Parts: sequence; structure tokens; C-alpha cells
Amino acid sequence: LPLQQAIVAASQAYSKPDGIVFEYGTAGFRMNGLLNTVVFAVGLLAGLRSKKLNGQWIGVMITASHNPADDNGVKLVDPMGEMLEAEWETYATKLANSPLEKLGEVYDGLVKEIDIRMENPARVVFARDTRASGPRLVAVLAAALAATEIEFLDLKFLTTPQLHYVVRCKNTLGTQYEYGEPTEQGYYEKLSDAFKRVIKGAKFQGSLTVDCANGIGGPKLRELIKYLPGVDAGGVAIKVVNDNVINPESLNLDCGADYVKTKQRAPPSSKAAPLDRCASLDGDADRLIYYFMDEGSSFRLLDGDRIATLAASFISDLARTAGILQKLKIGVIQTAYANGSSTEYIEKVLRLPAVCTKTGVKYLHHAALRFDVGVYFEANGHGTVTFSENALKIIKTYEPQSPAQQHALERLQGLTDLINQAVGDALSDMLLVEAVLAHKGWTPKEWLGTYTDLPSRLVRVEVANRSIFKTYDAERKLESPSGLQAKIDSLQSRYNKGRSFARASGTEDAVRVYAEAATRSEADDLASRVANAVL
Ligand code: 16G
Ligand code: ZN
Repeated sequence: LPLQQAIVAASQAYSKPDGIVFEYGTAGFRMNGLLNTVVFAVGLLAGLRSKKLNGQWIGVMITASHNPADDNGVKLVDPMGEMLEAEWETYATKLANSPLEKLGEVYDGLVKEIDIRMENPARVVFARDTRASGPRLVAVLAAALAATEIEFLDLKFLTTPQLHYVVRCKNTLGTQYEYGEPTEQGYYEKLSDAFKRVIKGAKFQGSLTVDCANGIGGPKLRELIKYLPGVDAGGVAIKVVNDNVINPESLNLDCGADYVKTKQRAPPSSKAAPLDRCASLDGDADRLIYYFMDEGSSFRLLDGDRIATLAASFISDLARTAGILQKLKIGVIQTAYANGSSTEYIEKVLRLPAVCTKTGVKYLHHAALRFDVGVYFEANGHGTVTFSENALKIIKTYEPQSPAQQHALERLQGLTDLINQAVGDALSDMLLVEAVLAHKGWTPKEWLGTYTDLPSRLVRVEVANRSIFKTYDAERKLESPSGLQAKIDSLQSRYNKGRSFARASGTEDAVRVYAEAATRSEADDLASRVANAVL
């Protein structure tokens, strides 16, 4: 069979590391080095996925997000810009673990198992972040696509959400769901046009400093700024820092959203004065965290929970003013890591339903789609807002009964274009936050003042075998090892507002323990006791 032979022949350029079992995890394949054969397998699978979906464009992103500069990774993007369908993750894993000389057979086996018509067209579009290993992996990907005669388009450097955007645009072009121009420029034009519509009537205070993790977000934010209204035209002043992409080793080093969130401090290079608005992106610009120094120069974090509550409050206020609140089912989706105070604020103050799902964007995204307006964010800053077809119809066609209703409706219309519907997007989320703060006339201090976070602690525990940690109730409880949940229950009941859980990481060989309680010392104490119970 010529195709099988071509696959095996092309794969011979690479060597498969011994003794490593690859797994398509929460964010695709991700690791330090040795990714050639994995990327080759992903190229094969991307072509099959596109054929299965009658030639719709499939995306492939080469990135390892917030992980160290020497790591890299690869993940697939489905036609609407969503994460790869879960069932296909197992196919990806199967191909990636096949010995090279068997690759043709395994490929053929999948063609039969998934029932793929090989005569269908197939199209794949890919991009990468700024990592040094990117060009090598892109060449591997192209080789797999060429060997299987798949049409492909190399978009070079993009943020992860930009690639998701382009994939969705390409597949909706000429349909009633057209999402935008399928180019990087189209992305900037869509965002800036929507931003201008959303900020009408709002006034910006001060400036925003954005730490770009020395990743792809730096050059792309600089590009976006060219499209945004300048300060003289009523726009926001944005200062770009940590945008060194010339030295690849500086990526995510002592800066970026993951650093700020996990270390709970500003990057050491930060020159922020008290009350200055600061934001950090991660290495592929799909995570966003805000922070500032208060008057006493203490670091104050405004994480994904804060962005979710800010967005939900703004959108529900607009919907109320527009007279359409009763017609829309608005909900907020969080994970077990969401601070208990944020959940209480959503339910008691905003009076919106709060849903908890497993960790990982695909779970939140899925749950968000069950609402007309689904606001979802992980505490780590990854998230977006989804609008249902019903919501779009109401927002676009409702006849306003007053100038106030009309104003609110126009802002909502702008938001449906400003917010990336495909996936969480730090640049789009950042414009959203800026617009909301400007409309509310808030500095970060008022934003922080909406509720008080419970002190929390996250501990990483190395165990012999993390696969025995099986959870239920959206990862908030353990069903195995047996007896452990009862211990955790009894521990947390001893603390005021105590809540704790343990779950196996999906990206590292470790178990993570989270604990929160009314005071710092109680949270720390609870976390270390639960960690000891896990060991
Ligand atoms: C992945 C997920 C992220 C999640 C993290 C949890 C995506 C695109 N990324 O990076 O959302 O927060 O895993 O990591 O889904 P953990 O399982 O190691 O705690
Ligand atoms: Zn990321």
C-alpha cells in the first residue's frame, strides 16, 4: 500500500525515544524534548480528522504555553475553534505510541476504525509560539502532512487563541455563522472594531502595563495596539513589557501569568507604582491575570475568578438595563480551584448560578454552552464568555424601548464580537476587562473590593502512583484511595470556612492539594495536613 509505505518512509527521519508512553492530556502532548515522532503522529491525525469532517480545516498549534522554554507541545484544534473532541484524544495517543515501522498499519487501522473516506479532501492550518524548537517541529508536521498528501497552510507565529480564531473563521466563511476574516489582520480588525463599540461612553483612567511573558503575546499585542484607538481618541494607554522574543531562554522566566499566579507576586522586573494596573499573559497568550500594589505596597492579585465575576456583573447589568435579562440564562462556570468567596459572590450578590466542572478548558467550555451567556474562567486566568445562538438573536434583534436600553444593547452587541467565542484569549479578555473597568469608573482597588478572597494554599505532592487518585463531584471528592475522603472531610470540618481537595495533575506526575479557610494560618495548616494524608 503506497500510503502506508510513504508514512513509514517519511517517519524514518526521526527516532522514537524508548520507554516513554505519550498521552494526549488536558492540553495536548507536552514535554521536554523528544517530540518529533509525536508531532509526526499529530500531523497524520490532523489529516484524518479533516477528512472525517469532509475537508473542514483542522488546526495544529505548536506550543507549551506557560511551561519552561525548553519544553514544547502540540495540540489539535477542531473546526469551530474548540479543543479536539475527546474521543479523538485516544486516537492521537495510539498513533503517538506506535513503533515507527508499524505506523502505516496503525494509521490504516484507524482509517477503518473511524470509518474515514480517504477520497475526501483534507486541510490543516498550523502555527507556533516563539520557542527555539518550533521551526524543527513545524518541519516534522509539514513532512507528515506532505507524506499523506494533505493540503496545509503555515501561519508561522500566532498566539494560540489567534490560531483558534482563524480555524473558526475558515470553516464558517460564507455561512450564516461567518466569524470574521480568517487572517491575523482580520483578528485585529474584529477586536479593535468591537472594542471601539463597547467603550463608547466609557472613560479610561491611568494606563495598563502588560507583562507578555517574553512570548508570542508581546509582538502580537504590539500589533493589536496599532489598531486600537489612541489615548487622544479616548483609548487606553497600554505599556508592553517583558516582550523579549529574541532570547528564547527568557520565555516564562520570572514573569508571565503562571509566575504571578503561583508565586503570588509581581515579576521582579516590575516597576509598578501603587494602584498601577498591571496584567500578565502566559507564553502563548491564552491566560490573563491582573494585579496591582496597594497603598501599603502589598501585592494584590486579580485572577481568573475576578475576571469572571467582573464580566458576569457587567453583562448582567447591561442585560438588565437593556430589558432582556429575563430572556437570557446567564451562568458562571468555575472549577474546584475557584475561591469560595467568588462562588458566594456570584450566587448571593450577582444572583447567578455558579457551576463547578473538572479542571481543563474543554470541560468548562462545554458547561458554558448550556447557558445563553456562559462566563467561564479557571482561577489561573484561562477563560472566555460564550453566547448561544438564542442570546445572539435577542441581543441583535431586540427593539429598544428607550435610549438607555439602546445604549446597553449596543454595548452588548459589541461584547459578542469582542469576546473570542472559540477559546479563552488573553488579548480579547484584556480588552474586555479594560472596557468594564472604564465603564464602571473603577481602579483595581474597587475591583478587588467587590469581595474578599479566602486565604488559600496549593501544594504539590509527589506520590508513588498518582493514577490511584480517582475523583468525583467535579474533582472535589476522592473515591479512591478508599478512606482518604473521610479523612479530608474530617480535617476540613475543623477549620472555619475550611475546604480542601486533592486531585491527580493532568500535566505533571504529582497530586495537587488545595485548601482554603478563614485565615492564612488555618489555610496553610489544612493544606499541609491534607498533603500528609495524601502521602
Ligand atoms: C492544562 C489546561 C488548563 C488547566 C491545567 C491544569 C487547557 C488548554 N489547559 O494546562 O486549563 O488548568 O491543565 O493542570 O485545557 P493540572 O492538571 O496539572 O493541574
Ligand atoms: Zn497558555
